[in-house]
Parts: sequence; C-alpha cells; structure tokens
Amino acid sequence: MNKPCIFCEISAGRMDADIVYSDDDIVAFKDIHPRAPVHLLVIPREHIPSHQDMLESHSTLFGRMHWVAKQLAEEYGVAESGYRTIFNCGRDGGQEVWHIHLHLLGGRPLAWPP
Ligand code: IU
Repeated sequence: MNKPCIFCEISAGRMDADIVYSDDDIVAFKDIHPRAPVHLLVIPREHIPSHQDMLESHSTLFGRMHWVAKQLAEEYGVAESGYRTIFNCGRDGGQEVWHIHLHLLGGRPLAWPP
C-alpha cells in the first residue's frame, strides 16, 4: 500500500504540526528542521506534487500562497529585514517532500547562491 502523503495528513489534521495559518485552501506550519530563525512552510490543501505539476487553473491558489507568506513575514517580524520564499522542485532543486510547499525563510542573512 502507498504511504499517505505527510503534508496531506498535516493539512487534514491527522498528523501534528505547529500550524500558524489555515483557511479552506491553504495551511502553513513551522518547519520541523528550521534552517533559519523563521522557517515556515505554506502548502495548498490540494495534493499537487511539485511546482512542475502546476496547472494554469492553480494560478490564483499559488498567488494566494505568496499572499499568505507575505502576511506571515509581517507577523513573524521579518518583513522589514527581508526574507526568502522558495519552491524546491525536483531532484536538482532539492525537493524531498512531494507535496508542493513554499518555504518562507528569514531572521538571518541568507547566502546567495544557495
Ligand atoms: P523540500 O523543499 O522538499 O526539501 O523541503 C521539505 C521540508 O519539509 C524540509 O525543510 C523538512 O524539514 C520539512 N518537513 C516538515 O516540516 N515536517 C515533516 O513532517 C517533514 C518535512 I517529512
């Protein structure tokens, strides 16, 4: 039997996570292995495996994910100092969890290139 998707389980409330935002379409929670003082993940409730699986009909949803990230950046005090939003996509993009998630990282200077 296929393993259930962990982020679908979190979104459905069947698995614990430190949820910081939730609405009908989007959930955001603290990353369990934070790479910065602020490290949040914004996910759609819909199971979309990766950025490359985005359809044109997802455009509004993806835009709203960025809107939620912007609000959370303010709430978590990194809006002024700056932060980074990232979709890791596929093997070379470093994607480990195959339910699309927007990383919001901030609270320290972030190196570039990664
Ligand atoms: P990636 O973009 O797929 O590489 O990132 C997956 C992230 O999901 C990574 O930062 C993990 O620490 C994080 N994560 C989590 O917050 N909770 C979980 O149960 C699992 C992964 I599995």
